[in-house]
This record gives sequence, structure tokens and C-alpha cells, in this order.
Amino acid sequence: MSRLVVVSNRVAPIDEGKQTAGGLAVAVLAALKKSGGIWFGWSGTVVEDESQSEPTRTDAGRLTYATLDLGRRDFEEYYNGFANQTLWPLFHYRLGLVSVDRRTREGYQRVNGIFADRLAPLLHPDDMVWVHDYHLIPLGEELRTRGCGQRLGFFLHTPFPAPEVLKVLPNHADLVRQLCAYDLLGFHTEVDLRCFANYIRYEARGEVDERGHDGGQGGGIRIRAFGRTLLACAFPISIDTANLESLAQTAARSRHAERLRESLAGRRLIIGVDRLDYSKGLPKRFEAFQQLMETYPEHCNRVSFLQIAPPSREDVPEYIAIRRELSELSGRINGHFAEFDWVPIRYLNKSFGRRILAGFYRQAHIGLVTPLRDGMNLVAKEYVACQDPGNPGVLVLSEFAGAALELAQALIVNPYDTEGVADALQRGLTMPLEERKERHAALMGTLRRNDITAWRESYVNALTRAPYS
Ligand code: ADQ
Repeated sequence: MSRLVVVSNRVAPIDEGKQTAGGLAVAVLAALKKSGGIWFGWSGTVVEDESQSEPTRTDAGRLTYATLDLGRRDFEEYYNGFANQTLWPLFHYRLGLVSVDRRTREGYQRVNGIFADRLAPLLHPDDMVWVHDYHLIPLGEELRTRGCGQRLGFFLHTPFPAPEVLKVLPNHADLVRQLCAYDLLGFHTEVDLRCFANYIRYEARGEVDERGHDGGQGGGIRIRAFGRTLLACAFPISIDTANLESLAQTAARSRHAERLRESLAGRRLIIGVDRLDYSKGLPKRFEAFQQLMETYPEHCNRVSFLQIAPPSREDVPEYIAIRRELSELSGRINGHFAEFDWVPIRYLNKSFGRRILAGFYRQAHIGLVTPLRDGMNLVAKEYVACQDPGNPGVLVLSEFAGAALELAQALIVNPYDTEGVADALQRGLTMPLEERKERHAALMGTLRRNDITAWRESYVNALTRAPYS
């Protein structure tokens, strides 16, 4: 069996036995333990001088963590700069927020070169390399120019935008050529896959051989472009469904769940859980909740909305701005609607462990997930898995989350349409038990079939069969 080498921006060594690690980290770790291998990436530490010249290696059985500290300038240009101020807003269709800057673009390229320099000497000829996410698009090509002939795969955790959007980036052709240096490209959905195929067909003038190739959901697309042949497929990421189901059962009886229940005093709960990111549609979501109280005033003092949103990427100005906007908006709505014994929006800028969250999800009558754009959105899937099958809550889900393609039995909404979202909340709050049970059972069928293990295995199996030329 070949070794697996996973590369991601951050390496997240997992404290075994703790429930804090995300599903992705656990899944990647399971794959690495099975085959043995390396998890390579940034350590999370920024140093004042140059980026680390030799990775720090920590052995854990058959698995080695290899991490790099990044120098301040490299970190600013690569991570805060091109990755999070150019690619992130671009891939989420927020063209007004896209920074076009040669300096950060070069920094991004340079850091990918540094990653390749440090990683190439660690590779064995038969290794499979699985690179994750938009921070590391050029890494495959950088490895190829250093003579690496190994099977190289890439998985994009964000949406892949339509060609007309991608073209806002001055070096869009370089980025797509760099993607073609991999043997296997994974996207979340058929929509992302189609956007990529359209770019290849109409912009790169490459060949797109549509269906029938084994791999991913619905079969892969064979691409011939930039002198290379590769396979591109949709692999919708998922969650550890069984684990969350059992976690939620016990978490429902935990102290935190109890305190939440007491504090609600018989009121119903709507829950939102997101990183504080402008892609998640939080201001529109707050407005939709306000709209619910205006259109259906019977919910005043009968429903509470708990929004958990820990800050992220706090060095990026747009994230400071969205935080300020949400504080003001929640303050304004609460000031207007609150009663002496009820606050409509409970807005929290902190995160909770997986177990506590599972208990909160289970108590909520509505899971409100309304990103303006999202690659997949795992919170939507987690909310469903944590419900009590005998009395499940209702998922209200944005049509612009990748998850909406799989979770068709949710109440699917347009997050820009605050009146429409308010109507969906009303429908969810008044939905009969039988309908809630039917929808939940259908959603769970999907989540049991495609859990995180199925996702990881289908990707790794497709990479094992590379090259596709
Ligand atoms: P994110 O944008 O971070 O992920 P999401 O898919 O929802 O979004 O995953 C977030 C994870 O963090 C979930 O497991 C969630 O439980 C956890 N989390 C979020 N808020 C939390 C909080 N307040 N406290 C504790 N935990 C919290 C990116 C892409 C997504 C894609 C994933 C995986 O943007 O579209 O689904 O990667 O590919």
C-alpha cells in the first residue's frame, strides 16, 4: 500500500480522546493512520525572520507531522493577502471585496515554492500526495518542476467560481494551469465541477471528455489541457454521521444542554453556528429573523435565536467590518424587540466543543444555515445528524450552500430574500410532526450513505488509480 502524504495550510495534530477536533481532521488522520504517511503544512506559528528552512518533524507511530513556521512577510502576503483577500472573496462571488495586488500574488507563489522545497525531499517515489484547499493551488506544479512524478491530488474546499467570475483575477490562466498539474481534482459539487469544465472548454480551449470515468459522484470528467491529462470529479464532503448521532444523544442530557433549556423557559429555539465570515450571510439572517417577528408577531417572546459565531481571520479588514456590523445590527434588533424577560437574538462571539454544540443542535427547532455562498457547509449536516428522530427539528438551508444539492428535504431558501427566509422559518416552526419526521428520515438516509469515511475513501481510491493519461 502506498503512503499517503496530506498537505494543508494548517496541520492540526489531534489530541486523541478529545471531542474538539473537526470531522475533516479526524478523517484525514484515519486515512493517514491506515496507510502511514506524512501530514505537512504550516505550524500555525509566525516568526519575525525568514520562514523555517527545515520542517519540524514529530513522529506518531506510522504517521509523521512535518510543520513549518512562516516568516511574517510570507504569512502576510500568502495567507492574509492572496489567499484570504483575493481567492476567498473571489471564489465566494464577492467581487467588490477582491484585492488585486501583484505583491501578495507573488508572495502566494513564493510560499507555495517554499512548501515544495521543504516537502519534495520527504517524498518516496510511490507516495500519493493529497493537497487541500485554495491556499495551495500552485503546490502541485511547484512539485512537478522539482522532479516529483508522484500521484498528486487536490481537493478544493470552497466553491469553484464561474469562468466570468474567475477572470476578474489577472492571473486566472496561471491558476487553472497550476490546477492541471495534479492528476486528480476534487470539488464539492457538480456545479463546481461544471464551472471548472467550462473554463477548460471555453477559456483554456482544452478538451473535456464528459462522463463515464470512474470516480467521485456521478463519474469523473477527463480533462486534457496545458499539455496534461487529469480527472476532475465531485466528492461532496460529509460528517461522521454515526458518531454525531450518538454524541447528540448523550449531549442532550449534559449540563450545558440543561442550562440552555432552563434559560429558554419553554420558548422555541432557532440556532445558527458559523465562523464569523462574510460568506455566511449573517446580516441577512438577522434581518430575516427580524422579518419573522414583524410578519408573524405571535413569535415575539415565544422564539429565541441563538447565533454562535466565533471570530476568524481577524487580521483581515473585511472581517473586522463584518464583526462591527453584526454587533450593531443585533443590538438594534434586540433594542427594538426585547422584553424585560426576553432577548430575541443571543449573539455569541465564541466557539464551543463538539459535544456541547451537539446538545445545542438537538434542542433547536430550526437549524438556520443561510450562507450567500458556501463550498459545502458542514453545520447543515451536523444539525440534521444531531436531531432526535422521534421529534426532529427543521433545517432551513441556503440554495447557495453546496449541501443544498444533497439535502433536498430541507426547506431550501434564497438567503438574499429575507421575506422568503422569514416565511420558511414560519413554516418550520409550524410544521407537523409527521412531516418533520419524514424529512428528517430522508436527510439521514443521505448522510448515512455519504459520511466522511465514504468521502475520504472515494477520493483516495480515485487517487490510487492515477495517473489518468
Ligand atoms: P467552513 O467555512 O469553516 O469550512 P463549515 O463547513 O460549516 O464551514 O465547517 C465548519 C466546522 O467548524 C464545522 O464542523 C462546525 O461544527 C465547526 N464550527 C463552526 N462554528 C463553530 C463554533 N462556533 N464552535 C465550534 N465549532 C464550530 C470550509 C468551507 C465549507 C466546507 C468545509 C469543509 O467554507 O464550505 O464545508 O470547509 O470542506
